[in-house]
Amino acid sequence: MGFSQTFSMLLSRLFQKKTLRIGIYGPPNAGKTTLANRITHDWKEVSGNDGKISDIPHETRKALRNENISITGSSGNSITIDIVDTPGVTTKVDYNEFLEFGLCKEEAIKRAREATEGVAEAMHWLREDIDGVVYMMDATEDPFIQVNIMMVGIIESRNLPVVIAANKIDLPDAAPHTIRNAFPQHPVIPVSCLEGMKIDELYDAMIRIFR
Ligand SMILES: Nc1nc2c(ncn2[C@@H]2O[C@H](COP(=O)(O)OP(=O)(O)OP(=O)(O)O)[C@@H](O)[C@H]2O)c(=O)[nH]1
Ligand SMILES: [Mg+2]
Repeated sequence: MGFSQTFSMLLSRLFQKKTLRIGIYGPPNAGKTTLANRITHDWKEVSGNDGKISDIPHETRKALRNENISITGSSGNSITIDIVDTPGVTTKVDYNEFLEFGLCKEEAIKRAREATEGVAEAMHWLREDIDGVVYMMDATEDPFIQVNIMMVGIIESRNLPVVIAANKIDLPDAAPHTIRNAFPQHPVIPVSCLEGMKIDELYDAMIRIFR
């Protein structure tokens, strides 16, 4: 390899943008996997690794990563990210909760065990490997739950950039302003990840905050 080739390779390495690792965190059922799937569908030419979505909490019990996704915003700026869909974080996992969804006791106990491991794994990634967070809340639920306060506190203590998504604004009882009032120190973007409502505003905020 000639000098000029080596030099240009070195230059391109130097100026190559780092891929940011963005974690989607939040309580179970908030819509994290729905968002992760939407991002990969919107921005990846080859369709990504789709996560499973369901009404039963703790559907995601292992972090799922989709790599090298370039997102371009309305300003023309862009970011390249790996998106990590994480298991919903709760302070308590009770298998009885799953029985109501029609799971048998054995399945429910297995799900509870996996969910607990999933929470530990999500917390591990947050400590080790995450450059920014999309914190996902269901705007039809009370934002002042222990998990939200604790997680936002941990994210702040690690100085990680964060965008809060106030999801499910397609539902009539969604109240994204209560999330805004609860966390005035962070950008809160009302969205519907299911319907795609205001999703471009979320992409713009991610570019603004993570870039
Ligand atoms: N109405 C409405 N429902 C949504 C929206 N986003 C997600 N959902 C529904 O909420 C439920 C949970 O969605 P998931 O994407 O599996 O939620 P999750 O946060 O990944 O859940 P866990 O993996 O259990 O932590 C599913 O029934 C989704 O269809 C939304 O914007 N509006
Ligand atoms: Mg999920």
